[in-house]
Amino acid sequence: SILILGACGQIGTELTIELRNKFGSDNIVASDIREGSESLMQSGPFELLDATNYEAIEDVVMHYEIDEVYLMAAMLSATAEKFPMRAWNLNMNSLFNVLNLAKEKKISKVFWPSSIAVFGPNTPKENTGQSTIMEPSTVYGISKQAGERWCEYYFKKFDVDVRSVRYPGLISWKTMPGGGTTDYAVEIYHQALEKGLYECFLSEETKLPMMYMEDAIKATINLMESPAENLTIRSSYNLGSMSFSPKEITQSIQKHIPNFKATYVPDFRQQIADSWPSSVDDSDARKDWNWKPNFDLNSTTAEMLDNLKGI
Ligand code: VAH
Repeated sequence: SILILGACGQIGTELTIELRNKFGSDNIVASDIREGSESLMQSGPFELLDATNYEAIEDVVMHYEIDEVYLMAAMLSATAEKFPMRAWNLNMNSLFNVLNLAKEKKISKVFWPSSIAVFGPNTPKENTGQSTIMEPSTVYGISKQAGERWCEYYFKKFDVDVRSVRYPGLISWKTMPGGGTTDYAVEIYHQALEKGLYECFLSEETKLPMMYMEDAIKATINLMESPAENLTIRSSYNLGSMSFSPKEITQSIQKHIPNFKATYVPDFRQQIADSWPSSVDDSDARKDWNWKPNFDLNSTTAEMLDNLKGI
């Protein structure tokens, strides 16, 4: 069965629901440092678990006979700038715990998320390559770059089957994101419906790679179900679908809510966003495991507004 660490987070919540639909609730153990939404807690086994505590994870793995772990617990880019050592500790020690469980053959497969945050200010910004200059300038990006190196090391040295994608900014309606620089792209839909006005913390022309959550979950499960021999990347796959700026997402919302107005007041997160690519080259993911996104900006906006209206 499968254990999800960080199951109550923005990705973890939807990953848990999708995996439970696919494999049956009893085979998917959700865990987090705190309890999650009503629907998540009611839909299958849950354990309160600190992802930095090796023994606690090992107990859960043995008790439920876990063979795959999705490590979705992390501190994201904006919050990590406020608490660098706590971010490094959580992001790295949780990864070592899961990689070491796999090295000890207590689990057989690991998913670990990386991010476009591994790229830095001197990385080529357009159509950023799978293997290129990367000097991340954020604590979060440094932890993701180091994490990728460790994943590849454990794969080569100990034959650990760890798989990873560099997520772009993710847009979802089921769970609010926590502490990311791309969170504006979720908040803007809520504010458009609630107030018809949104003050964006990034400048209007800040173009970033983004993805609708449904595509991100599909990519994650596709990668985990691919035959190991097809995978040529064991650090982390670039993963792309669309790129847009705050101005462009505003215009897409105005097609549905004509009077919606956004203002742009950049804060400390502008510098983080400026260090990231505008778009990525994900041809390796398309070649190795047939990656193909379904959602673009218009269909994402339609989905988000329809579902948020319903809440
Ligand atoms: C963040 N949503 O903003 C995350 C993600 C690429 C962005 O890593 O930190």
